[in-house]
Amino acid sequence: MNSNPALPRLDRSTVAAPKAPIRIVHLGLGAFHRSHQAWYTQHAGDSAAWGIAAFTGRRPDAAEALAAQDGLFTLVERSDAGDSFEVIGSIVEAVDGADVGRFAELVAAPATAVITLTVTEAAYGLGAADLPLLAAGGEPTTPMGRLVAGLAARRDADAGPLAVVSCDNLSDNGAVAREGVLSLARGFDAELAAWIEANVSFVSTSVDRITPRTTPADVAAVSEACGYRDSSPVVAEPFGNWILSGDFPAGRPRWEDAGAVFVDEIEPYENRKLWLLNGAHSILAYAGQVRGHGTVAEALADAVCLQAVEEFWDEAARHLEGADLGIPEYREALLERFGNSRIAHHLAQIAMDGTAKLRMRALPVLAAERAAGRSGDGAATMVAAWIAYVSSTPEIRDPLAADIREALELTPERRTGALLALLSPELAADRSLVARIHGLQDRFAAIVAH
Ligand code: CS2
Repeated sequence: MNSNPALPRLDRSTVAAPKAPIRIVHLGLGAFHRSHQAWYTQHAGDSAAWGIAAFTGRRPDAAEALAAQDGLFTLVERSDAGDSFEVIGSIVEAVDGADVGRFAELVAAPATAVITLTVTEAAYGLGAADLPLLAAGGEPTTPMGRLVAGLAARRDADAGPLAVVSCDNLSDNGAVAREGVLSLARGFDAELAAWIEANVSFVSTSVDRITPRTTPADVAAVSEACGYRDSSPVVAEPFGNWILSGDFPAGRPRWEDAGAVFVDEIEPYENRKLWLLNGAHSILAYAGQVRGHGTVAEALADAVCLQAVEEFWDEAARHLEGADLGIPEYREALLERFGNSRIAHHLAQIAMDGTAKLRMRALPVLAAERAAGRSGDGAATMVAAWIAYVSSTPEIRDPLAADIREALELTPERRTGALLALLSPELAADRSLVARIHGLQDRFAAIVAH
Protein backbone atom coordinates (compact mmCIF):
# COMPACT_ATOMS: atom_id res chain seq x y z
CA MET A 1 0.00 0.00 0.00
CA ASN A 2 1.21 3.47 -0.79
CA SER A 3 1.49 6.10 1.91
CA ASN A 4 1.30 9.03 -0.52
CA PRO A 5 -2.05 10.74 0.17
CA ALA A 6 -2.20 12.03 -3.42
CA LEU A 7 -2.49 8.48 -4.72
CA PRO A 8 -5.59 6.32 -4.33
CA ARG A 9 -5.86 3.01 -2.49
CA LEU A 10 -7.83 0.06 -3.75
CA ASP A 11 -10.34 0.08 -0.92
CA ARG A 12 -13.60 1.83 -0.24
CA SER A 13 -12.00 4.40 2.05
CA THR A 14 -10.75 6.00 -1.21
CA VAL A 15 -14.18 6.41 -2.73
CA ALA A 16 -15.88 8.81 -0.36
CA ALA A 17 -19.19 6.97 0.04
CA PRO A 18 -19.83 3.42 1.29
CA LYS A 19 -21.35 0.95 -1.17
CA ALA A 20 -24.37 2.51 -2.83
CA PRO A 21 -27.61 0.51 -3.13
CA ILE A 22 -28.13 -1.18 -6.48
CA ARG A 23 -30.37 0.92 -8.69
CA ILE A 24 -28.64 0.37 -12.04
CA VAL A 25 -28.20 -3.02 -13.71
CA HIS A 26 -25.64 -3.17 -16.47
CA LEU A 27 -25.26 -5.76 -19.21
CA GLY A 28 -21.82 -6.01 -20.88
CA LEU A 29 -19.20 -5.50 -18.19
CA GLY A 30 -16.07 -4.50 -20.10
CA ALA A 31 -13.45 -1.78 -20.17
CA PHE A 32 -15.72 0.76 -21.87
CA HIS A 33 -18.52 0.43 -19.32
CA ARG A 34 -16.01 1.02 -16.56
CA SER A 35 -14.33 4.07 -18.14
CA HIS A 36 -17.65 5.60 -19.18
CA GLN A 37 -20.94 4.88 -17.39
CA ALA A 38 -19.23 3.80 -14.14
CA TRP A 39 -17.14 7.01 -14.20
CA TYR A 40 -20.19 9.23 -14.90
CA THR A 41 -22.12 7.52 -12.09
CA GLN A 42 -19.28 8.03 -9.63
CA HIS A 43 -19.15 11.72 -10.56
CA ALA A 44 -22.89 12.35 -10.30
CA GLY A 45 -23.75 14.56 -7.31
CA ASP A 46 -26.07 11.86 -5.95
CA SER A 47 -23.66 8.96 -6.54
CA ALA A 48 -24.19 7.67 -2.97
CA ALA A 49 -27.71 6.63 -4.01
CA TRP A 50 -26.76 4.84 -7.25
CA GLY A 51 -24.86 1.56 -7.21
CA ILE A 52 -24.34 -0.53 -10.33
CA ALA A 53 -24.64 -4.32 -10.59
CA ALA A 54 -22.67 -5.17 -13.72
CA PHE A 55 -23.00 -8.45 -15.66
CA THR A 56 -20.47 -9.73 -18.17
CA GLY A 57 -21.47 -10.73 -21.69
CA ARG A 58 -19.69 -13.85 -22.86
CA ARG A 59 -17.28 -14.96 -20.14
CA PRO A 60 -17.17 -14.89 -16.33
CA ASP A 61 -13.50 -13.72 -16.05
CA ALA A 62 -14.01 -9.98 -15.80
CA ALA A 63 -16.73 -10.41 -13.17
CA GLU A 64 -14.63 -12.79 -11.09
CA ALA A 65 -11.59 -10.50 -11.17
CA LEU A 66 -13.63 -7.47 -10.23
CA ALA A 67 -15.69 -9.24 -7.57
CA ALA A 68 -12.41 -10.28 -5.89
CA GLN A 69 -11.68 -6.53 -5.52
CA ASP A 70 -15.14 -5.67 -4.18
CA GLY A 71 -16.01 -4.13 -7.57
CA LEU A 72 -13.25 -1.53 -7.25
CA PHE A 73 -10.78 -0.75 -10.02
CA THR A 74 -8.33 1.94 -11.01
CA LEU A 75 -9.12 4.24 -13.90
CA VAL A 76 -5.91 5.49 -15.51
CA GLU A 77 -6.42 8.69 -17.47
CA ARG A 78 -3.61 8.74 -19.99
CA SER A 79 -2.59 11.86 -21.91
CA ASP A 80 0.63 13.09 -23.49
CA ALA A 81 1.31 14.86 -20.19
CA GLY A 82 1.23 11.62 -18.19
CA ASP A 83 -1.07 9.34 -16.20
CA SER A 84 -3.50 10.16 -13.43
CA PHE A 85 -5.20 7.53 -11.26
CA GLU A 86 -8.63 7.29 -9.72
CA VAL A 87 -10.35 4.41 -7.96
CA ILE A 88 -13.93 3.92 -9.17
CA GLY A 89 -16.42 2.48 -6.67
CA SER A 90 -19.77 2.81 -8.42
CA ILE A 91 -19.86 -0.89 -9.40
CA VAL A 92 -21.04 -2.58 -6.22
CA GLU A 93 -21.65 -6.05 -7.62
CA ALA A 94 -19.92 -7.79 -10.55
CA VAL A 95 -21.61 -10.95 -11.84
CA ASP A 96 -21.10 -13.57 -14.55
CA GLY A 97 -23.68 -12.86 -17.27
CA ALA A 98 -24.59 -16.56 -17.33
CA ASP A 99 -26.21 -16.03 -13.92
CA VAL A 100 -29.55 -15.12 -15.48
CA GLY A 101 -31.29 -15.80 -12.16
CA ARG A 102 -29.43 -12.99 -10.39
CA PHE A 103 -29.90 -10.70 -13.38
CA ALA A 104 -33.66 -11.27 -13.44
CA GLU A 105 -33.87 -10.85 -9.66
CA LEU A 106 -32.17 -7.45 -9.84
CA VAL A 107 -34.15 -6.24 -12.86
CA ALA A 108 -37.31 -7.23 -10.98
CA ALA A 109 -36.32 -5.34 -7.82
CA PRO A 110 -38.48 -2.21 -7.38
CA ALA A 111 -35.35 -0.15 -6.49
CA THR A 112 -33.86 -0.77 -9.94
CA ALA A 113 -34.56 2.24 -12.15
CA VAL A 114 -32.13 1.94 -15.04
CA ILE A 115 -30.65 -0.85 -17.18
CA THR A 116 -27.60 0.19 -19.20
CA LEU A 117 -26.22 -1.83 -22.12
CA THR A 118 -22.81 -2.16 -23.77
CA VAL A 119 -23.34 -5.39 -25.65
CA THR A 120 -21.66 -4.51 -29.02
CA GLU A 121 -23.34 -3.34 -32.21
CA ALA A 122 -23.78 -6.87 -33.47
CA ALA A 123 -25.67 -8.21 -30.43
CA TYR A 124 -28.93 -6.33 -31.02
CA GLY A 125 -29.77 -8.51 -34.02
CA LEU A 126 -28.84 -11.87 -32.49
CA GLY A 127 -31.64 -12.36 -29.95
CA ALA A 128 -33.78 -14.64 -32.15
CA ALA A 129 -31.41 -17.51 -31.30
CA ASP A 130 -32.93 -17.44 -27.80
CA LEU A 131 -36.54 -17.66 -28.87
CA PRO A 132 -36.95 -21.45 -28.43
CA LEU A 133 -35.24 -21.26 -25.02
CA LEU A 134 -37.42 -18.39 -23.83
CA ALA A 135 -40.56 -20.10 -25.11
CA ALA A 136 -39.60 -23.27 -23.19
CA GLY A 137 -38.83 -21.34 -20.00
CA GLY A 138 -35.06 -21.98 -20.32
CA GLU A 139 -32.14 -19.64 -19.64
CA PRO A 140 -31.28 -17.39 -22.58
CA THR A 141 -27.68 -16.97 -23.74
CA THR A 142 -27.74 -13.74 -25.79
CA PRO A 143 -27.84 -10.21 -24.33
CA MET A 144 -31.25 -9.49 -25.90
CA GLY A 145 -32.61 -12.81 -24.62
CA ARG A 146 -31.34 -12.11 -21.11
CA LEU A 147 -32.79 -8.61 -21.20
CA VAL A 148 -36.20 -9.98 -22.17
CA ALA A 149 -36.00 -12.59 -19.38
CA GLY A 150 -35.18 -9.79 -16.91
CA LEU A 151 -38.07 -7.63 -18.10
CA ALA A 152 -40.44 -10.61 -17.87
CA ALA A 153 -39.41 -11.03 -14.22
CA ARG A 154 -40.06 -7.33 -13.60
CA ARG A 155 -43.50 -7.60 -15.16
CA ASP A 156 -44.25 -10.68 -13.01
CA ALA A 157 -43.12 -8.81 -9.89
CA ASP A 158 -45.23 -5.79 -10.86
CA ALA A 159 -42.20 -3.61 -10.09
CA GLY A 160 -43.20 -0.78 -12.42
CA PRO A 161 -41.61 1.10 -15.28
CA LEU A 162 -37.90 1.68 -15.85
CA ALA A 163 -35.45 2.89 -18.50
CA VAL A 164 -33.23 0.81 -20.78
CA VAL A 165 -30.24 2.87 -21.92
CA SER A 166 -28.25 1.60 -24.90
CA CYS A 167 -24.61 2.70 -24.87
CA ASP A 168 -23.50 1.00 -28.08
CA ASN A 169 -22.32 2.78 -31.22
CA LEU A 170 -25.51 2.48 -33.27
CA SER A 171 -27.63 5.24 -34.67
CA ASP A 172 -30.90 5.58 -32.81
CA ASN A 173 -29.67 2.88 -30.44
CA GLY A 174 -32.71 3.26 -28.17
CA ALA A 175 -35.04 2.34 -31.03
CA VAL A 176 -32.75 -0.52 -32.06
CA ALA A 177 -32.78 -1.89 -28.50
CA ARG A 178 -36.56 -1.50 -28.37
CA GLU A 179 -36.98 -3.41 -31.62
CA GLY A 180 -34.54 -6.13 -30.53
CA VAL A 181 -36.44 -6.64 -27.27
CA LEU A 182 -39.96 -6.37 -28.66
CA SER A 183 -39.44 -8.63 -31.66
CA LEU A 184 -38.19 -11.32 -29.30
CA ALA A 185 -40.93 -10.83 -26.69
CA ARG A 186 -43.64 -10.90 -29.37
CA GLY A 187 -42.33 -14.27 -30.53
CA PHE A 188 -43.37 -16.05 -27.34
CA ASP A 189 -45.51 -13.80 -25.14
CA ALA A 190 -47.67 -11.06 -26.66
CA GLU A 191 -48.74 -9.81 -23.23
CA LEU A 192 -45.13 -9.36 -22.19
CA ALA A 193 -44.51 -7.37 -25.38
CA ALA A 194 -47.49 -5.14 -24.54
CA TRP A 195 -46.22 -4.66 -20.96
CA ILE A 196 -42.77 -3.67 -22.28
CA GLU A 197 -44.32 -1.18 -24.70
CA ALA A 198 -46.28 0.42 -21.89
CA ASN A 199 -43.60 0.37 -19.16
CA VAL A 200 -40.10 0.44 -20.60
CA SER A 201 -38.55 3.66 -21.85
CA PHE A 202 -35.79 3.06 -24.39
CA VAL A 203 -33.31 5.91 -24.12
CA SER A 204 -30.97 6.72 -27.03
CA THR A 205 -27.45 7.85 -26.26
CA SER A 206 -24.24 8.81 -28.00
CA VAL A 207 -21.23 7.64 -25.99
CA ASP A 208 -17.59 8.55 -26.38
CA ARG A 209 -14.36 7.71 -24.61
CA ILE A 210 -11.44 5.95 -26.24
CA THR A 211 -10.70 2.92 -24.06
CA PRO A 212 -8.33 0.29 -25.42
CA ARG A 213 -8.28 -3.20 -23.97
CA THR A 214 -6.21 -3.42 -20.75
CA THR A 215 -2.75 -4.98 -21.16
CA PRO A 216 -0.33 -6.58 -18.67
CA ALA A 217 1.79 -3.43 -19.02
CA ASP A 218 -1.16 -1.38 -17.73
CA VAL A 219 -1.48 -3.65 -14.70
CA ALA A 220 2.25 -3.19 -14.04
CA ALA A 221 2.03 0.60 -14.47
CA VAL A 222 -0.71 0.83 -11.82
CA SER A 223 1.17 -1.33 -9.39
CA GLU A 224 4.33 0.72 -9.87
CA ALA A 225 2.64 4.09 -9.53
CA CYS A 226 0.06 3.28 -6.84
CA GLY A 227 1.80 0.54 -4.88
CA TYR A 228 -1.04 -2.00 -4.98
CA ARG A 229 -1.95 -4.78 -7.38
CA ASP A 230 -5.12 -4.15 -9.35
CA SER A 231 -5.96 -7.08 -11.64
CA SER A 232 -8.45 -4.98 -13.62
CA PRO A 233 -7.39 -1.39 -14.22
CA VAL A 234 -8.80 0.52 -17.20
CA VAL A 235 -6.82 2.96 -19.32
CA ALA A 236 -8.70 5.72 -21.11
CA GLU A 237 -8.12 9.09 -22.70
CA PRO A 238 -9.01 12.16 -20.57
CA PHE A 239 -11.86 13.09 -22.95
CA GLY A 240 -15.36 11.77 -22.33
CA ASN A 241 -18.78 12.59 -23.75
CA TRP A 242 -22.33 11.34 -23.16
CA ILE A 243 -25.44 12.68 -24.87
CA LEU A 244 -28.80 11.18 -23.91
CA SER A 245 -32.35 11.50 -25.16
CA GLY A 246 -35.40 9.91 -23.54
CA ASP A 247 -37.38 9.44 -20.35
CA PHE A 248 -36.39 7.88 -17.04
CA PRO A 249 -39.72 6.92 -15.46
CA ALA A 250 -38.12 5.61 -12.24
CA GLY A 251 -35.41 8.29 -11.96
CA ARG A 252 -31.69 8.38 -12.78
CA PRO A 253 -28.41 9.61 -11.35
CA ARG A 254 -27.57 13.28 -11.88
CA TRP A 255 -25.14 12.39 -14.67
CA GLU A 256 -25.29 15.99 -15.86
CA ASP A 257 -23.12 16.91 -12.84
CA ALA A 258 -20.38 14.89 -14.54
CA GLY A 259 -20.93 16.57 -17.91
CA ALA A 260 -23.60 14.37 -19.53
CA VAL A 261 -25.95 16.32 -21.79
CA PHE A 262 -29.68 15.64 -22.18
CA VAL A 263 -31.20 16.65 -25.53
CA ASP A 264 -34.54 16.33 -27.33
CA GLU A 265 -33.04 15.63 -30.73
CA ILE A 266 -30.05 13.28 -30.62
CA GLU A 267 -29.53 12.43 -34.29
CA PRO A 268 -27.08 15.20 -35.27
CA TYR A 269 -24.81 14.42 -32.29
CA GLU A 270 -25.04 10.72 -32.92
CA ASN A 271 -24.11 11.09 -36.58
CA ARG A 272 -21.26 13.44 -35.76
CA LYS A 273 -19.76 10.85 -33.40
CA LEU A 274 -20.53 7.73 -35.48
CA TRP A 275 -19.33 9.15 -38.77
CA LEU A 276 -16.42 11.36 -37.78
CA LEU A 277 -14.92 9.40 -34.89
CA ASN A 278 -16.01 5.82 -35.51
CA GLY A 279 -15.92 6.16 -39.31
CA ALA A 280 -12.34 7.42 -39.18
CA HIS A 281 -11.49 4.61 -36.77
CA SER A 282 -12.75 2.04 -39.26
CA ILE A 283 -10.78 3.58 -42.13
CA LEU A 284 -7.65 3.56 -39.99
CA ALA A 285 -8.34 0.01 -38.76
CA TYR A 286 -8.68 -1.49 -42.24
CA ALA A 287 -6.41 0.67 -44.38
CA GLY A 288 -3.90 0.93 -41.54
CA GLN A 289 -3.56 -2.82 -41.06
CA VAL A 290 -3.35 -3.50 -44.79
CA ARG A 291 -0.47 -1.02 -44.83
CA GLY A 292 1.26 -2.69 -41.89
CA HIS A 293 0.33 -0.48 -38.94
CA GLY A 294 -0.68 -1.68 -35.49
CA THR A 295 -2.25 1.26 -33.67
CA VAL A 296 -4.47 4.25 -34.40
CA ALA A 297 -1.64 6.73 -33.78
CA GLU A 298 0.67 4.84 -36.17
CA ALA A 299 -1.95 4.70 -38.94
CA LEU A 300 -2.77 8.38 -38.53
CA ALA A 301 0.89 9.25 -39.06
CA ASP A 302 0.70 7.58 -42.52
CA ALA A 303 -0.24 10.25 -45.10
CA VAL A 304 -2.21 7.75 -47.21
CA CYS A 305 -4.46 6.83 -44.28
CA LEU A 306 -4.79 10.41 -43.09
CA GLN A 307 -5.86 11.56 -46.53
CA ALA A 308 -8.53 8.87 -46.70
CA VAL A 309 -9.84 10.03 -43.32
CA GLU A 310 -9.92 13.69 -44.38
CA GLU A 311 -11.74 12.88 -47.62
CA PHE A 312 -14.36 10.91 -45.74
CA TRP A 313 -14.76 13.71 -43.20
CA ASP A 314 -15.30 16.25 -46.01
CA GLU A 315 -18.12 14.12 -47.36
CA ALA A 316 -19.69 13.35 -43.99
CA ALA A 317 -19.58 17.01 -42.95
CA ARG A 318 -21.92 17.91 -45.83
CA HIS A 319 -24.61 15.87 -44.11
CA LEU A 320 -23.99 17.14 -40.59
CA GLU A 321 -25.99 20.32 -40.60
CA GLY A 322 -28.90 21.61 -38.59
CA ALA A 323 -27.34 21.95 -35.14
CA ASP A 324 -24.45 23.90 -33.76
CA LEU A 325 -22.06 21.00 -34.17
CA GLY A 326 -18.72 22.84 -34.47
CA ILE A 327 -17.42 20.39 -37.08
CA PRO A 328 -14.01 22.04 -37.74
CA GLU A 329 -13.20 22.08 -34.01
CA TYR A 330 -14.50 18.52 -33.63
CA ARG A 331 -12.23 17.33 -36.46
CA GLU A 332 -9.27 19.17 -35.00
CA ALA A 333 -9.88 17.60 -31.58
CA LEU A 334 -10.18 14.13 -33.14
CA LEU A 335 -6.78 14.45 -34.81
CA GLU A 336 -5.32 15.26 -31.43
CA ARG A 337 -7.16 12.43 -29.66
CA PHE A 338 -6.16 9.86 -32.31
CA GLY A 339 -2.58 11.12 -32.18
CA ASN A 340 -2.29 10.44 -28.42
CA SER A 341 0.50 7.93 -28.88
CA ARG A 342 0.63 6.98 -25.20
CA ILE A 343 -2.74 5.27 -25.74
CA ALA A 344 -1.92 2.11 -27.69
CA HIS A 345 -5.30 1.66 -29.36
CA HIS A 346 -4.89 -1.46 -31.46
CA LEU A 347 -6.42 -1.45 -34.91
CA ALA A 348 -7.23 -5.18 -34.64
CA GLN A 349 -9.67 -4.40 -31.82
CA ILE A 350 -11.50 -1.78 -33.89
CA ALA A 351 -11.53 -4.02 -36.99
CA MET A 352 -13.86 -6.59 -35.38
CA ASP A 353 -17.51 -6.89 -36.44
CA GLY A 354 -16.98 -4.85 -39.61
CA THR A 355 -20.32 -5.75 -41.20
CA ALA A 356 -22.24 -4.33 -38.22
CA LYS A 357 -20.01 -1.27 -37.89
CA LEU A 358 -19.80 -0.22 -41.54
CA ARG A 359 -23.58 -0.16 -41.83
CA MET A 360 -23.53 2.68 -39.31
CA ARG A 361 -20.29 4.36 -40.24
CA ALA A 362 -20.02 4.26 -44.05
CA LEU A 363 -23.39 3.46 -45.62
CA PRO A 364 -25.44 6.51 -44.54
CA VAL A 365 -22.82 8.89 -45.93
CA LEU A 366 -22.37 6.82 -49.08
CA ALA A 367 -26.13 6.79 -49.70
CA ALA A 368 -26.51 10.52 -49.00
CA GLU A 369 -23.62 11.43 -51.32
CA ARG A 370 -24.92 9.28 -54.15
CA ALA A 371 -28.44 10.63 -53.70
CA ALA A 372 -26.92 14.10 -54.16
CA GLY A 373 -25.38 12.96 -57.45
CA ARG A 374 -21.79 12.68 -56.16
CA SER A 375 -19.43 9.71 -56.15
CA GLY A 376 -19.33 9.03 -52.40
CA ASP A 377 -15.72 7.96 -52.86
CA GLY A 378 -14.76 8.94 -49.31
CA ALA A 379 -17.28 6.53 -47.78
CA ALA A 380 -16.73 3.98 -50.56
CA THR A 381 -13.04 4.03 -49.65
CA MET A 382 -13.91 2.86 -46.12
CA VAL A 383 -15.77 -0.11 -47.62
CA ALA A 384 -12.91 -0.76 -50.07
CA ALA A 385 -10.40 -0.75 -47.19
CA TRP A 386 -12.56 -3.28 -45.33
CA ILE A 387 -12.63 -5.53 -48.42
CA ALA A 388 -8.85 -5.24 -48.81
CA TYR A 389 -8.51 -6.11 -45.13
CA VAL A 390 -10.81 -9.15 -45.05
CA SER A 391 -9.21 -10.38 -48.29
CA SER A 392 -5.77 -10.41 -46.68
CA THR A 393 -6.54 -11.44 -43.08
CA PRO A 394 -6.79 -15.13 -42.17
CA GLU A 395 -8.93 -14.80 -39.03
CA ILE A 396 -11.98 -12.50 -39.34
CA ARG A 397 -14.08 -11.79 -36.27
CA ASP A 398 -17.52 -10.83 -37.47
CA PRO A 399 -21.09 -12.04 -36.96
CA LEU A 400 -21.11 -12.82 -40.71
CA ALA A 401 -17.65 -14.45 -40.76
CA ALA A 402 -18.96 -17.57 -42.52
CA ASP A 403 -20.54 -15.50 -45.32
CA ILE A 404 -17.34 -13.46 -45.63
CA ARG A 405 -15.31 -16.65 -46.03
CA GLU A 406 -17.71 -17.85 -48.70
CA ALA A 407 -17.42 -14.58 -50.61
CA LEU A 408 -13.63 -14.78 -50.44
CA GLU A 409 -13.77 -17.99 -52.50
CA LEU A 410 -15.05 -16.02 -55.51
CA THR A 411 -12.94 -14.30 -58.16
CA PRO A 412 -11.79 -10.80 -57.07
CA GLU A 413 -14.37 -9.07 -59.28
CA ARG A 414 -17.31 -11.07 -57.96
CA ARG A 415 -15.95 -11.01 -54.44
CA THR A 416 -16.38 -7.24 -54.16
CA GLY A 417 -20.07 -7.48 -55.06
CA ALA A 418 -20.66 -10.42 -52.70
CA LEU A 419 -18.99 -8.65 -49.77
CA LEU A 420 -20.85 -5.42 -50.45
CA ALA A 421 -24.10 -7.44 -50.49
CA LEU A 422 -23.40 -8.45 -46.87
CA LEU A 423 -23.52 -4.75 -45.94
CA SER A 424 -26.38 -3.73 -48.21
CA PRO A 425 -28.05 -5.82 -50.94
CA GLU A 426 -29.42 -2.58 -52.36
CA LEU A 427 -26.01 -0.97 -52.85
CA ALA A 428 -24.59 -4.24 -54.17
CA ALA A 429 -27.18 -4.12 -56.96
CA ASP A 430 -25.61 -0.87 -58.21
CA ARG A 431 -23.03 -2.24 -60.64
CA SER A 432 -21.21 1.03 -61.17
CA LEU A 433 -20.76 1.38 -57.39
CA VAL A 434 -19.41 -2.17 -57.12
CA ALA A 435 -16.91 -1.42 -59.90
CA ARG A 436 -15.88 1.78 -58.20
CA ILE A 437 -15.35 0.12 -54.82
CA HIS A 438 -13.42 -2.62 -56.55
CA GLY A 439 -11.07 -0.04 -58.08
CA LEU A 440 -10.61 1.83 -54.79
CA GLN A 441 -9.07 -1.23 -53.12
CA ASP A 442 -5.79 -0.62 -54.95
CA ARG A 443 -5.38 2.55 -53.00
CA PHE A 444 -4.12 0.60 -50.00
CA ALA A 445 -2.33 -2.18 -51.85
CA ALA A 446 1.14 -0.87 -51.07
CA ILE A 447 2.43 -2.31 -47.83
CA VAL A 448 4.75 0.13 -46.07
CA ALA A 449 7.96 -1.23 -44.65
CA HIS A 450 8.44 -0.89 -40.92
C1 CS2 B 1 -14.11 2.02 -31.92
C2 CS2 B 1 -14.89 2.51 -30.70
O1 CS2 B 1 -13.76 -0.28 -31.58
C3 CS2 B 1 -14.36 0.58 -32.24
O2 CS2 B 1 -15.13 0.27 -33.14
O3 CS2 B 1 -14.40 2.84 -33.01
O4 CS2 B 1 -14.87 1.58 -29.67
C4 CS2 B 1 -14.40 3.87 -30.21
O5 CS2 B 1 -13.11 3.77 -29.65
C5 CS2 B 1 -15.33 4.47 -29.19
O6 CS2 B 1 -16.61 4.58 -29.75
C6 CS2 B 1 -14.83 5.83 -28.71
O7 CS2 B 1 -15.79 6.48 -28.00
